[in-house]
Amino acid sequence: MLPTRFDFPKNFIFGAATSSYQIEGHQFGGAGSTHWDSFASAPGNTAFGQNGAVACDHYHRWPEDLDWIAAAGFDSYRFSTSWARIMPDGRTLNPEGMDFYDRLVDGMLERGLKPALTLYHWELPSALSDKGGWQNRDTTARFADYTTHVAQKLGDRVWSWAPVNEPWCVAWLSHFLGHHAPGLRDIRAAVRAMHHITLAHGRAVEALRAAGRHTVGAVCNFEYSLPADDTPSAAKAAQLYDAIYNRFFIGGMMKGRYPDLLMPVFEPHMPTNWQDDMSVIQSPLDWFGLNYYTCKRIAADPDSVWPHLKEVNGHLPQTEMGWEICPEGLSHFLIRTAAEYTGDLPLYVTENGMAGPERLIDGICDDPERISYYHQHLDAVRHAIAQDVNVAGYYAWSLMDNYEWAFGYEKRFGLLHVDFDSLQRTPKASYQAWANALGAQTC
Ligand code: IFM
Repeated sequence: MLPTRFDFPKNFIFGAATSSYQIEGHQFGGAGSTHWDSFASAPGNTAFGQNGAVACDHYHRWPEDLDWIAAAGFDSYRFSTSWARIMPDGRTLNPEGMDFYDRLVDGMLERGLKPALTLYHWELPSALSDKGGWQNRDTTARFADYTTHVAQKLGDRVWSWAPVNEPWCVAWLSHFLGHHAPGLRDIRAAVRAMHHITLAHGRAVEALRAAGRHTVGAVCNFEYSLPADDTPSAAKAAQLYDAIYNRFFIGGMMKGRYPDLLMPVFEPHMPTNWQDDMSVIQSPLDWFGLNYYTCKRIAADPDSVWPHLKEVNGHLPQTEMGWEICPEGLSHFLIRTAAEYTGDLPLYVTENGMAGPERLIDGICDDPERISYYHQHLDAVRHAIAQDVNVAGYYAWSLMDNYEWAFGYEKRFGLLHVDFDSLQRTPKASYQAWANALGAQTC
């Protein structure tokens, strides 16, 4: 059993979330090549070389998928538009691509779902990647232009707007750790990408305002950074991890300032006159979104490359991603975000969920671990609300099993099981638990 709607404030929004490249099937509808297609084409970058060419075939099956969301009783659907579908070369409109989202948004409204749109969930058009991608300042101008087109076409019907999903993943995970496209391991590339993706956020906010849009927010991801032991070096290491992961982007967006702790290393790599961008980056927002999954235990590792950190295994139960289940981190970030960055601005948990070990057996997919995960994290949200934090909604990640990036199709986060041969969707026990919690009449 999950806590029910009635355990949350009136008008609290419950939603399910996905992203374009992870579910749509990128080979359909005239979409352009993206840096994820090229990244996945190099053996070893993704599990079994898998990519998002077909994914869940949501491009053709979206009516069924929206039916599932509505039937569970969710209020809102958080989805993303694919830049490379709407503008295959990052610049030129593909009407077929825009029409897809036009139909999709209408489909949400027909089912009583509030469309929560994210403009960038990682599939950068290859033509822009060829010119340096997020290392190139011009990409931020192209992104603002794309934003304007989407706002003009869909703006009359979209309920909320987020420019970028998880800037840490776009920049650090992809340009310093090399785990995501474009797969670089370079401090200068990473620092420039960090600043440019934050600037892209600000420029998109400006473009949305110019197009008359309200309910504009941001979505950052957070990992609860815990010292691996009680030594001063572990405390310092955890603080550094926290600054890179959890404070850089929100600091820029909400305070117009990056963490002082990072600047001695970052400053030489920042683009010229970066300080002049901070007022755009700090454009006022209507809400702030937090994606939260896990904690990390951090220790100093002087022999490794800067930031000289390593992750140490913890003692809590882990998900199939090897991520510890640590709901107190979600309360921590909701409380800290309100206290230090956002004040009374509405906060949304824009992603939360787990990859589980469940299997489909005789048409039944039982996932008690996921129900327990959601339960614990919903309680963590309630704890923050009890501390007077203005939490306005929660989105489960994810509606359905999908392309988990470098992990391919092996890691399953869905409320719906997807058979990646037949593409059939089957509700898991967690889907039914959500339907019960939200008061929907399903099976
Ligand atoms: O699947 C991803 C999603 O694309 C971004 N947030 C984290 C999820 C789980 O790893």
